[in-house]
Amino acid sequence: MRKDGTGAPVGRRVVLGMLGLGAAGVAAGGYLQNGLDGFLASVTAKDPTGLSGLLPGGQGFRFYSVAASVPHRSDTDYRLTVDGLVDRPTTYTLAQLKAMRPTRLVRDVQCVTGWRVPHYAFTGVRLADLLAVVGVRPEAKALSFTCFDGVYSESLTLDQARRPDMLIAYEMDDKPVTAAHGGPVRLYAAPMYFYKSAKWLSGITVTDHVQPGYWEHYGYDVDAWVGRSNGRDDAPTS
Ligand SMILES: Nc1nc2c(c(=O)[nH]1)N[C@H]1C(S)=C(S)[C@@H](COP(=O)(O)O)O[C@H]1N2
Ligand SMILES: [Mo]
Repeated sequence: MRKDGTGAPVGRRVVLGMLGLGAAGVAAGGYLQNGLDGFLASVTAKDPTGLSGLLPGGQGFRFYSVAASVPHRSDTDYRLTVDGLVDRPTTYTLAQLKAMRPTRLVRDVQCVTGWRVPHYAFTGVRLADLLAVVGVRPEAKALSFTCFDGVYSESLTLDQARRPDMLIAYEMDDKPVTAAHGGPVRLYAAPMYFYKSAKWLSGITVTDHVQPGYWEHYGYDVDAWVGRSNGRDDAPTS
């Protein structure tokens, strides 16, 4: 169900939201200053919308960021805070996440705007494993994700988060997640459109209700199942 209650299919409002990405593309100079990814800056300079900017060596991935610039987090200064309705609120280092049982998934990446990267590997910690360690309280119903870009957010229901194909990912294609892809750590919500896979993940708060994420305020479905959401309800359900 859509938050604004219009029931309108994804269309004009989302497209208008996407055009807002122009600001992010134009501001890619911030990346250059940060020394983060000069190639990325040059791509987005030729394409101010950023919408057709292919990531370097990205096998078809496109770069998305709703933030004008993103602070860099090294492997050693990275932290992931897990709090809210849990028994043991915990802040994890990357080393601690990597010490937990890893899960590797190979799936097709699907952006809601149409591009797709087939058969791509993500490795990380299952959200379910992390939730088991911190202990979820009985009244918990959902998770809110925050990002160190200071802007983006996402959500999952607790049932969705406990699926075995929901990861806190620190590797893509068996290599560390690059800064442009949301490293050191991003969410990987395999069965959902890629906007669910929040980059630059910094916080997970367990809540008693779903708080819709960034794009969901612009009309994307909160439940983002590939092929079954965002106006594609007539698509096959498997
Ligand atoms: N923090 C953050 N995460 C984000 C986004 C964003 O703008 N900011 N965009 C989302 C969208 S719409 C997509 S398609 C993917 C793109 O990931 P990529 O840049 O690694 O291709 O990231 C998702 N996660
Ligand atoms: Mo996307």
